Amino acid sequence: MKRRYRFERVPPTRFMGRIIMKWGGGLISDKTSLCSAEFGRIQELADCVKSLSLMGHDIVIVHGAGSFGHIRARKFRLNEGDIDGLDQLDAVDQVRSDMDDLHNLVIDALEPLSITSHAPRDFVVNTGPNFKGNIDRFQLPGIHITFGDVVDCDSPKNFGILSGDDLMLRLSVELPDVTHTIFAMSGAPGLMTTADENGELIPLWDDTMTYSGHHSEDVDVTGGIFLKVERASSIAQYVGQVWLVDGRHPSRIMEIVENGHTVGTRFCSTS
Ligand code: IP8
Repeated sequence: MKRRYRFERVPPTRFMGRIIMKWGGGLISDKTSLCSAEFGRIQELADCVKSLSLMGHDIVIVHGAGSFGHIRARKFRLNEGDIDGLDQLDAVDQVRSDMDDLHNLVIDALEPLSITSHAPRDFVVNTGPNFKGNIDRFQLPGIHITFGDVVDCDSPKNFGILSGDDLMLRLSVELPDVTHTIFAMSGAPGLMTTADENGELIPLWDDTMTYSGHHSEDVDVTGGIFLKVERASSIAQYVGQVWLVDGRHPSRIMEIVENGHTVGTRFCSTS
């Protein structure tokens, strides 16, 4: 009688929890040059998501805008909403189309994963953490992806900029089974004691502590590092593992999920 051996590895079917991840706009694009993507970094982050997905995690990726959003949004003051006497509607369309270009690059890098994409302009009204929009659509098992966007707002504002950091808060707090929320940024290993070269990494942070950061207000139309810290700190009251890491080293994301520690800043609950 012929004996049958099973050599192939059975893919994990056990659900390992949901990871919410932000890919900062400054990480996946060159913020100083209009619509210029950092292809290598996008691919490395996508490969990391593929590994996490193989391990059995559901994942929501939120990507920032970088030079595909902030430069033109700042020029046409889209974050301030509809301004009397200023022709902004072409810029609204252009920024949305530029964001689609960046989004498509991210989707291409994630192939062959099957992903579900959600453009905020299709389901969100208003900006900030209390935006109106049903996020149940992110509950289906698998990989979901969304991004900071130009969204419609109630009159008289009519439109505005929804930051990916506000999506991070709502997704992390409202979706079930979120085990990790990870902000992958560039420029520093995490939160630093000072913004200059003498700054030291703060490995564990809670909102009673100080830190130093730099926000390029002349470029960013959303809150930069300060908004991220505020949102991460709120999320840490609900989610066990909340981190800010240098996304130029995706292995650090893997270390968080596999070992529970890495080089980066972990946000602690204060309650
Ligand atoms: O980079 C901003 O999203 P963020 C979105 O996640 C636009 O804050 C279009 C500037």
